[in-house]
Amino acid sequence: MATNSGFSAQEVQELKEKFTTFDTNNDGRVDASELLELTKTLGETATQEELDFVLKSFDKNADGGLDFTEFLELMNTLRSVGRN
Ligand SMILES: [Ca+2]
Ligand SMILES: [Ca+2]
Repeated sequence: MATNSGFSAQEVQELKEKFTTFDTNNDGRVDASELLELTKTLGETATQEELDFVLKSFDKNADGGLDFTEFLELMNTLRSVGRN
């Protein structure tokens, strides 16, 4: 799988599995409530407002959820933040 995300093929594979896990209703998108569970698992504490902000920031096609491409962008951003 070719991406511009900065993740290795193996990382993309792992993230794909995570994405599938968090997409609990299997509609191909991680929506706000699914995102909340995701952040909990990552050990992050986020308010609903923060999640809404994140969702709006990364939901490039404005369909109300993060598809896998958008999800990768989010993970990439979280990773860079975590390294600071
Ligand atoms: Ca979903
Ligand atoms: Ca989207």
